[in-house]
Parts: sequence; structure tokens; C-alpha cells
Amino acid sequence: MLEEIVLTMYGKGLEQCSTDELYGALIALVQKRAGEREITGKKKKLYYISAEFLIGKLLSNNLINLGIYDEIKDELAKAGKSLARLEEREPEPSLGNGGLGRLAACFLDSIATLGLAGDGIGLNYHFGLFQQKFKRCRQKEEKNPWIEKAGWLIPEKQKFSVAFGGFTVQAAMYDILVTGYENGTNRLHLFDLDSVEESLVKKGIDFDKTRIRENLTLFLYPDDSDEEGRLLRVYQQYFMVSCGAQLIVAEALERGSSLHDLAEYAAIQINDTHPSMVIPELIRILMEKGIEWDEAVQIVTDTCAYTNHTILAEALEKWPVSFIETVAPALVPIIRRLDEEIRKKYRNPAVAIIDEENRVHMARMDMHYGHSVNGVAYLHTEILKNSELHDFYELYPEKFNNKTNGITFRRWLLHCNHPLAEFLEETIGPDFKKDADALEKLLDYKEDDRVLERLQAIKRENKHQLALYLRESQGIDLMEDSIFDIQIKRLHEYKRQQLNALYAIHKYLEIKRGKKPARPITLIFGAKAAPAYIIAKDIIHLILCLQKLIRKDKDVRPYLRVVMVENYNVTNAEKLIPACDISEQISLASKEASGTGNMKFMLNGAVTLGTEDGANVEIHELVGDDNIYVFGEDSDTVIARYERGDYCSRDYYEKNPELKEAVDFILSKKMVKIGDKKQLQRLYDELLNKDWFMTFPDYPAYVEAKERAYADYEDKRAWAQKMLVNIAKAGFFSSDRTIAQYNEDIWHL
Ligand code: 26V
Repeated sequence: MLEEIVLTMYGKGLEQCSTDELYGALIALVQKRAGEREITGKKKKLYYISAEFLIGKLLSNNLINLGIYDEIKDELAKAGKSLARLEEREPEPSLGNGGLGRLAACFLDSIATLGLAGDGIGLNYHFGLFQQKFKRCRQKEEKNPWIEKAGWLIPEKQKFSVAFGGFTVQAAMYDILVTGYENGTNRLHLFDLDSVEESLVKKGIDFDKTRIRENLTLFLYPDDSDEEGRLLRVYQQYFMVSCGAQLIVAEALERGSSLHDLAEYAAIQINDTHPSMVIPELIRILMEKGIEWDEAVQIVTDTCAYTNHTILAEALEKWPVSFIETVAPALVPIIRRLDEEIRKKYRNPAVAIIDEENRVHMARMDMHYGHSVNGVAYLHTEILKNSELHDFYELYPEKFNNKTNGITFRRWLLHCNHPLAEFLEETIGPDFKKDADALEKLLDYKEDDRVLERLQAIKRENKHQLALYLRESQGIDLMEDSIFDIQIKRLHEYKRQQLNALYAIHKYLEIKRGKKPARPITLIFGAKAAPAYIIAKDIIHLILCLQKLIRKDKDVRPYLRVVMVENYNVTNAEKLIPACDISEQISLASKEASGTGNMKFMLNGAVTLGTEDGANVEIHELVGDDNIYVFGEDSDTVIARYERGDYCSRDYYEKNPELKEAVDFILSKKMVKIGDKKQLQRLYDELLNKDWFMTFPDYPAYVEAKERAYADYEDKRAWAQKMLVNIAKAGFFSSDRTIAQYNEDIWHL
């Protein structure tokens, strides 16, 4: 199949082609096949607008979804070429930070897989999110240039123009085809500026933030620690929604809408508040086309729906009116009028769109002027209704609904774990590939020694593969017979990597005193910290110092390793997750809206060690007490403690000598010799004087749960049964299920 293509493209056979030529030919093949399956001719279409789409590498997934993966692999092999080499060669687009962006990518896969008409709308950041490098136990940031001449982006002919305050820019649109699994194709539309100037970036990720025409689509979330950075973000947001709204309206007209009936032709899902300006922008466009205010507002409300992804107050966007005045002056009278209507209707200032400090609360605009508000896991939605967004829930109980997140099993099982996928197919048949609930058939084999042994063998093999990969790519040596205990996610205090690091210290000291674990332990971390998030960077520093300390300690290194993987991204997640024994999901209860890494680990046979937070609650319910390690205070206790405001970390420190010893070790001679006294001191002070995310109260329970999990691991058969139950029960977390629910309750496509 590929042979013909390379012959036409390059006039030679497969054997003679270079890696780059083969890669280019495969892109051409995929795009041709995918193009033949485009979902067209449906009246209503969904637009998933998001500032992030963390799509990962595309080649293998596209081949799988088009049903030609094995065929291509064989054809290449016959010509002495390896598909794996081509996969390695592909750059990873870093168009997202973490869970929110990866969720958007999983959703696009499922929307196409279900045969629904639904496109993504986002931005074409040239350097994406920064690349992380470790130097002297610290994170350094570099740009990630991922765009290639012959890549997945398809330049489209349509041009758009966006009027900012004082100047207008021309926008181009690039499409990436989104293949569904053995079904249709949709598109991800990424908007860009022709005038972007990559040479603006001199060193690292620094650039002149004021030159909007040249910098607009250089980076995802440029540093927002200063005002210029924040203003640039608003420019990015308006650019995205303005182009998006123009596209949506043009396509609806093409499909026969009169615009009065726009809601019958388009559904818009607002992914967090980054795209919220689409609401006033659409009202503006409809009025420009002659529709009266009241009707325009109603049309937009019927079309738009909002997803909330966090309860962290600092993450809920509030933009000064003055910013919007600068960026999109045409929206200001519209937003003011929306605000006035709300103030007339409701006396409660806490539901006003513009507050006393003249800031626009983006989420409030979404809740008033969208028809649906959803959280992303059961517990999260309950917290939104009962506390965080309670005032809005009282106004609009009918708008609130839950959509527990999901993940696409194509990438997070079929692609990343071939041995497991093949074994499952042998054992329970192929149904699970299209119907994730069919994984439950695996439960019939819970007492089958052959199946249990195979699951263990697959895990061993995946651990071996990870060891090879990390040695090759990062020079890290893993002990393959150790327990792989993995925490990979963005670095944030609420996710509590520091709690895991305190455990590492505790274990180190125990081993030093001669108490050796039954089996060696490898604590693996992967995390990027926002460039301006100081404490997060201090936590990375602590982990990297511990890694170095232990690696150099002859007494300890045979029993314990700390490993921090550099530049954690989708590509290395695909290697880490299948190799994991214990999945760390230890956020402070109530703070992690859902988590989706937890689901990926479960599906790949890791056992969760976690708090009752986000989707962990649902994992717990599905697998039962015997197949998960739950610890720590629950969300009610935590929320009540915040309300009382009486948490004092020092009390816990004084009362628990073991904890005190671990915390004090941060400033020990050994650590200060390796690391930076100033950074370690800052972290130590933060923990002792604040510890805002309450690591100390959960410390004893965490250590206990972890020790229990490690002890249980020694019973191989029982552990394999836990793996089996986790895999069997993971079907609920297929994003196909999530998307079916969005469609049923919100989009009605
Ligand atoms: C954003 C920010 C921005 C500035 C300061 C601190 C901060 C903290 C958190 C965030 C998160 C923004 C939204 C987000 O990424 N939420 C994630 O969405 C995932 C998909 O729904 C979900 O699984 C994660 O639990 C949730 O954190």
C-alpha cells in the first residue's frame, strides 16, 4: 500500500527511502484515507473550543484508527524498515499543559469514533508549551519547535480578520484531520497569524511580550506573572474566539441556517473559561447581521455550554475591563449590558459578571449565558453545586450536570500497550475495542492462574521496555525487579508531589538505619512546573536533589531510587503508564477536579494509591476496597478545615517525630551540599508556616497505605488479581462513554 505512494512521490521503492521520506509518505497516505471518511452532510455540528489540545504524536494512532497499523508495519518490515523508527522521528506537538488539554484530544478522538460531526477550535502555538531541561537539579525552559514543512498541518484557503483595539490582524487556519476508530474523520482547526516572528525568541522562552502582531501564537500560556503576559493571554483568547465564531457562523450559513436557528446547527462547548469571550463575540456578530439584542442573547445561550475544570480560585479567570477595552473594545458594551441585565434580575453581587474592582468574571458570564454547566467527575460536580458555585446552582439548578471524564482507549491501551491489548483480545475477544464495558469479561478469569501469570509477564516486559527507553533517552538506570511507584502530572502543590518526596526521605533514613524494604522501590516522578511558580520549582529541586543523593549512596541505592523523568509529555507517558505498579493520585481531597492519568494507569493494570478525590472516588467504587489503596482526610473534612481557617502545619510537625525528621532533612548538611540552600529553605519554610494543601495531616496515613501496598505486592497472585480487576473495571472511563453523555444531555447532535 505504501509502496505505490513512495513510487509516485519519490520515484523509488520503499527500501531506497530515507526515514523522512517514509514519514512524509505515511502522512500523505493517512491524509488521503482519512479525507475519504470525512463526516459531512449533518445538520448540527459541535465545536469544541479550547486553548489547549494536547494531541501527542499522531502517526501510530491514525494508523490504528484507520485499521491499517499491522499492514503498514509488515510492509515496512519486509522492506527492512521499522515503524518504531518513524514513530521516534515524529515531533510531539506540545499544545497543552496537562489534563485539560489531553482531555480535549481524547474527546476529539471519541467524537469521530462515535461518528458525530464535531470539530476542535484552537491555536497553532509555534513553540507550544516549553520543553523542560534539568540543569544543576533545576528546571530550565526551552522552546519546543514542532512544526515541520511536511507535517500534519493542512493550510486552509479561508482567511479571517480580527479587529483588536487600534489594529487589525489577518489570520490563517491550519487543519489537522482527526480520525475516529474505524469510523469518520473530523477536523481540529488551529488558527494562526501569518505575521508571527519566530526570531523574536532569543534565549530560552523569553521574548518581547508587547509585540502582539509578532508574538501572538508563539507560545501556549506565556508567562503570566506580569501584566504584559496576562494581556497577551487575553489577546490570544480573543483571537481564538473571534476566528472560531466567524468559522462557526460561516459554516452554519452554508449548512442552511438562517442564524435565527443557529442553535439547531451548532453546539459550542467552552472548555474552561479561556474561550468564554465567544459568548459576547457571537452576540456581536449576530447583531451585526441584524438580529436584535434579546434574540441574539437567547440564540447564543441556546448554543453555548460551559465545562468547569477546577475549583481553585486562583485558576478562575477574572480579566480587568481595561484589558478587554484594549484587546476587544467592541465586546465591552456587550459585556456591560449582560452585566446590567444580571444586576437588574438578581441583587446578589456574588453573581454579577463585573465585580466592584471592575473585573469580568468569565465563568459567571458562562453560567448566566450558556445553557449547561458541567463538572468533570461526580465529586467535583457535587462540590460545584454545594459550595463553589452554589449561588449559581440555586439560580439555575437545571443547567448543572456531571460528565465524568474519560480517556480514549485507542491511545491509552491499543497504541501504548500492544502486549496487553493483544492478550485481552486473545482472552475475551475483540469487543472491548469498540465497547469498553466488554472489558468486564476479564473478571471471569480472576482465578485463572494462566491469565494472572500472563498479566504479570506483560507488566515485567513493559517495565523492561521502560528501562531501555529511559537508559537510551535520559541515561537513567532502573532496577527492573523493583516496585515502580509512579507520580506523573503537572507540578502543583495541591497534587502534593512534596508528600511523596517526604516519603522518599523517610524511606532513605530508614534504610540508612538498617531497615531494608522487602523489595527495592523506585519512586518515579515526571512533572513540569509553570515557569513563574516558585514553590513548584523548589519541589522539583528537592526531588532532583534526592535523586542525586540516593544515586550516590552505596548503602541505599540497592533498595531505593528516586527518578525524575525529564520533559514529561504524552510520548513518555505512553511508556511510563504501561510499566507502572502503583499509581500515585494523592491530591488534597476536593482539589483535583477529576484527574485522567488515574484512569490511564488503571486501564494498564496499575493499582491506585490515592485520596478520595476527583475520579478516584469513582475508581474506588468500581474496584472495591480490595483493589485500591485509599488514605487521607475526605473532602468534607478538608472543606470544613478551610472554612474554620485554623490549620496549623507546625502543630503536626511538633507532634510527629517521624514527620519532623523528614521535614528537617530538607535542610540537612547532605542536602544543602547537593542543592541550593535558598531554595530548600524556602520550601521548608513554606511547609512549616503554611502548607496550604495540608500535606502534614495526611502524612501518617500516606506512609501507612504505601507500606501496606508494598507488602501486598509480595503476594504475586493476589496482586495480579488486583491488576485484573482494575483493567476489567476501567471500561467506565472510556471517553466514548463521556462523549455519548455530552451528546445525550448537552449537544443533541
Ligand atoms: C490552572 C491554574 C492557572 C494558574 C494558577 C494555578 C492553576 C491551577 C490549576 C489550573 C487548572 C486549570 C484547569 C485544568 O487544567 N483542570 C484539570 O482538568 C482536567 C480535565 O478535566 C482534570 O482531570 C484535572 O483534575 C483538572 O485539574
